Amino acid sequence: MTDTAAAPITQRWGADDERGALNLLDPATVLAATKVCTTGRVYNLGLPVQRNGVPWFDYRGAPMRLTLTGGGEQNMYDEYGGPPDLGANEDMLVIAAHNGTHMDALSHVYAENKIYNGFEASTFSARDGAKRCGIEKTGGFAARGVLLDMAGHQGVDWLEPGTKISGDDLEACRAAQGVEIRRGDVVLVHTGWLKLFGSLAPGEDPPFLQPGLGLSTVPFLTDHDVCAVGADNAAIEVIPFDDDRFLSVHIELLVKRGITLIEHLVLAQMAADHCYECLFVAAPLLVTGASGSPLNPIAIG
Ligand code: UVW
Repeated sequence: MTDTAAAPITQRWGADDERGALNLLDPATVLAATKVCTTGRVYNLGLPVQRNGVPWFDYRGAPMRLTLTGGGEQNMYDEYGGPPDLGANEDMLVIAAHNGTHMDALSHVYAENKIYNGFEASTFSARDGAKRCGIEKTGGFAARGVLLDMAGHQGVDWLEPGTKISGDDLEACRAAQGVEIRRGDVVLVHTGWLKLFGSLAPGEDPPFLQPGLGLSTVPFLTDHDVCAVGADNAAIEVIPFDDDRFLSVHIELLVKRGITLIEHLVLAQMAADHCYECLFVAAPLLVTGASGSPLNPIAIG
């Protein structure tokens, strides 16, 4: 079992690095990723941003779309000299960075008071956010994506809440799907969690436990030298947390190795289409100092 120390195993990309495993995506790797598409089908992997019917945590709050101007504001544009029947509808969006479909910055989690690459947790402050490893440093990326349909592999709509996926499970799924995982890939894990969520009666609380990755997936993912990991659940990792340690998989992947995590991905359609290989493009909002960003990643099959 890996230890709990938060210091990086090595400062693989140098003491000043703030991009982590996305450094694997050199132009040759990205160019190779653009050549894997076979169907041209485009998958929007983001959840709709709305108050109902999507998972969000109480302390983060529901997303808000507030209307700034609309057709009801008749005189709004008088000063621009346009006719009264011409205007613009505009919104303001208030969205927690870690609800819905989102990408974690490398400053998101700290352990033993360090974030990725050994930077102090105190470099993240209420006033300025992340001085180190904000989401603007991670930036957008394009990579080859590999979907591992764990629910499909086990012949179920969803893995039961609390199911711990092991490295051997990922390997068995990979082999059954006949897909290889290459250096610099993003691995996407379909547990069926969002389908379970969608099966709840209105107002019914989702289970606290979730299916997800256990600690034994860490050697599997690092041996394959992946650049990022995504899943359809809330935290990538299994809840209850493996080894009985809060965020134990986040610590191993995000904090120690700089492997960014993408949560609440909508993967069901790719799974239904047996689309196991794609060009994956993620473009977080470049919010300076943010711990993460809402995201609508695109996969092209
Ligand atoms: C936590 O798990 C704390 O957040 P996220 O799901 O955004 O990684």
